[in-house]
Amino acid sequence: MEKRKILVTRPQLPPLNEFIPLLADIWESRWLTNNGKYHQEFEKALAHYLGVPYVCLFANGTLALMAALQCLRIKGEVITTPYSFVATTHSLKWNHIKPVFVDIEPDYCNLDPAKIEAAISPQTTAILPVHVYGNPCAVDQIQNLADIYGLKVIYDAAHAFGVRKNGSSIFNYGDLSIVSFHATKVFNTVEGGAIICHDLKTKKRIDYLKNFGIANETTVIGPGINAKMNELQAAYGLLQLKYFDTVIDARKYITDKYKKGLQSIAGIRFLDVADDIDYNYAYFPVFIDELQFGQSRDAVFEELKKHDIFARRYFYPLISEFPTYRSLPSAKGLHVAHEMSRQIICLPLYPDLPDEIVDLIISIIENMSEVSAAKISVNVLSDLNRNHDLHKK
Ligand code: T4K
Repeated sequence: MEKRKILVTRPQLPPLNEFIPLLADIWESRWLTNNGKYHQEFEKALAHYLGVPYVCLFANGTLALMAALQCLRIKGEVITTPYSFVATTHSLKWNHIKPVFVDIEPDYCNLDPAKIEAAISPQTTAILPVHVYGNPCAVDQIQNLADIYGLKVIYDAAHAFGVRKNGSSIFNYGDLSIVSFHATKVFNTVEGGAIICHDLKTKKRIDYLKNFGIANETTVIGPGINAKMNELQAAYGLLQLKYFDTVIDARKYITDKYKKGLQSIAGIRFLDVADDIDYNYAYFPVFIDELQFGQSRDAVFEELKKHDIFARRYFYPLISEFPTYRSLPSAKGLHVAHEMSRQIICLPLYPDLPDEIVDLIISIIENMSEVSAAKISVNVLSDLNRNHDLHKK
């Protein structure tokens, strides 16, 4: 049998035997999409599980982002982060909005609240921060700035499903939050996503927007798009929700194991979970300081590949380095983002990742660090000998 490659993630699926009766029901009903019964049930179940007022399901997170910007009629310039997946900035571009990049802070790689104010111009209408890896942004500071300058805040919370701050969903912050249910996410509906909003009026507007702008049989309120989730995905999502708590427990177990194994290696840093946060263990990002570790992040990436382990460099390159964005004035500088992007490697993390693979990954990194330490001591020794010889002369 061919040896299985270890990828950065492996989607969690609900038990097939539980999905089949739901499929049979959908087959029988011939109701496949357009706000069917599973769609309605899934929206309610998500709102209840997450503790949020309203959920609007979407076909994917990118369309949810694009619709969120349309919903709030965002125009002009929007402040955002270069350290994210391209969809964040692309959603602005598709809405003819100019992205203005602001650097990130090094603790969680989120937008640095201390650097936002200097980027606000008369054209700024909103802030689009990302809760990178599911770690919440400085939500209070961001809201404070938004209130002072009259800006909207839309959180790209693609990674943050299930994350809570002081016991409340992180989706309750800002004007809107969007989340992704893509196959690679901590909670998946194959493809999918949602906008979380705070009032029924906004929910109605979003629901029109994702269904061509149709309000009723004879009224189209504006140029909406088709961004609906279908019944198969909604039914699948309902099952996923049943198992989500066990998924989090399994992810936490692996994260703790990685941390224990890697914590004493010089030049390896991982992100701490803040005290007021219930985390979702969406990714296991590790930052490799080349000077201290003795080898580069890319050396670790390549070494893991030799063992059929495919980590990912989320987020390298920065969005601001792509051709579409690199000529923007705000693409210059961004020193922290560049440094983090140079150091980052996300190690494989998914619920059924075997213990022995985690041990193998730890030992590969450990060995690399020992090899570099040995090289350093050989160099130090030869330097000492050389100095000694010079003195003798
Ligand atoms: N905002 C942020 C901050 C985001 O991170 C994302 C998506 C979005 C917005 C947009 O949300 P969506 O429109 O996608 O709902 C992946 C995902 O495709 C993307 O959803 C995600 N962010 C991004 C961070 O990661 P790639 O290009 O790395 O995907 P890919 O195909 O290389 O897959 C990653 C790994 O997962 C591979 O090792 C293979 C494995 N995999 C993948 C799929 C699709 C599987 O094992 N099974 C699968 O079915 O972007």
